[in-house]
Amino acid sequence: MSHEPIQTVGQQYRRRSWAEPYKIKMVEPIRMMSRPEREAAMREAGYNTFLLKSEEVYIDLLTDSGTSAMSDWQWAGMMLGDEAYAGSKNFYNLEAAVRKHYTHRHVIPTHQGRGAEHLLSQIMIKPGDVVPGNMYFTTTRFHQEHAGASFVDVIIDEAHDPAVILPFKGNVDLAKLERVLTENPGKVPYVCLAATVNMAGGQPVSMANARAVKELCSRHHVPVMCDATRAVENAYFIQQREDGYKDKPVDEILREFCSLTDGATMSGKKDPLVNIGGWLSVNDDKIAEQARNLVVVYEGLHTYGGMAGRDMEAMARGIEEAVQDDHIRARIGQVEYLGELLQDWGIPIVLPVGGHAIYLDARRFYPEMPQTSFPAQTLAAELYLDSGVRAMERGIVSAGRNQKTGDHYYPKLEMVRLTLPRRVYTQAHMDVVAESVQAVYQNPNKPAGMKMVYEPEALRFFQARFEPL
Ligand code: PLI
Repeated sequence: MSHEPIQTVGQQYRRRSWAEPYKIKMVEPIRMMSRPEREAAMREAGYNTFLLKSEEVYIDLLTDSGTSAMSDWQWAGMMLGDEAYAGSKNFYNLEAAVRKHYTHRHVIPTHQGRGAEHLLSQIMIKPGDVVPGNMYFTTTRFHQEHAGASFVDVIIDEAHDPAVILPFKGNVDLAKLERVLTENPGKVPYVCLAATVNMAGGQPVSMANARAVKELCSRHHVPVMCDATRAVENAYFIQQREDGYKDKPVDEILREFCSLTDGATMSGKKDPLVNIGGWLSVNDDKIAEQARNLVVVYEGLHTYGGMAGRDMEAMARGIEEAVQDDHIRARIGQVEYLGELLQDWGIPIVLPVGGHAIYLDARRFYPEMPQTSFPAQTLAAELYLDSGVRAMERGIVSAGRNQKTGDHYYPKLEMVRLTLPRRVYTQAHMDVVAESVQAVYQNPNKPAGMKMVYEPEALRFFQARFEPL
């Protein structure tokens, strides 16, 4: 993987590399199709990488969600699934793991993160409310708006500039947040604090910023709800970048961070190393009671929330593995390895490199292309055509439309995300990906862009269809 700078020892060059803290016990074959086959597949998929069949993909960097490889200890846990309808022992193991590492007292399991967002939004939001957050996430904002709230972005301005290098580019702008709290008394049900910030490029929030957000919100009697989906990755960045944390283990940093929040929505499909699952965790007894009432309607009983017992066991064990320092260092180390290759070759990416993905700056791949011709959608298609690597659009298509005016949201960031599944691909896969990105970047025949020929009403990026201009 990555290595320390080369040292000269006498006449010899020596380097000391480090490698993933695991070895591979089972493999899943993949194959690359020919260019004409990929062209046919892309046409069939409406130039939307979400609509490709997985078998048509060579290296799948669509998402890190639900795509992790589980360990032998997790698979062993699957065999210990207690599939009782009520009170499965695996739920209590999950509850104990969440309480231990994420600190909140009440744990309501859900089938995945958006299930928890749905419950939280329905319980806490009244029509006309305002929910501030450090940049939006697609499903999170959808559920907030669906419950009648408006989302207000309170992330620091620098987060919208792909070239600005800051250690904590996911931080909340406290002045922006204070303005929203002061101007909307009684109308802010909670502040949504995402750690890390996916749509900003996987950028972290500092402990100092989380503490300041908590203090500000406490003065206004507003709770802080964390999107803890990648909070372990956030804790690793705090360890690496924030004064006073370099000797603290990641699990301790995670606990300190979560203790500055009043609850969390969680997609277990990311940090916790499982293929399905999530939870809502809160400290407040009343909110917990309402969540237990609602979860039975939408997800399942409050001791399984849409998961099988075996899934809950795998997630309880996945949490324990996710907070290990050597795991998280290798996980983010792989992202950094890919990022360093691309930077060395002058490819425009979002800096600094975030926790779960490399974000290509599509505007700088295609500087002439207007945003309404979907540069990032086009770039994701080009990458697939070049090498069978599947990436994801994170630009104007993902941003969707303003539900009131019907116009597109025009995000400053127009990006393609190369998202790394946890414990799945090797350094050689990363080399293949980097070389394909370089080939697309240097291709002198620039595409003209796309037009959208089918647009679904909600979360359009999943199922929209396009044609090349
Ligand atoms: O996909 P879910 O429903 O388990 O989780 C929704 C969700 C919530 N918050 C954040 C920060 C996410 O990244 C997230 C899901 N992310 C996906 C699917 C992704 O590809 O990034």
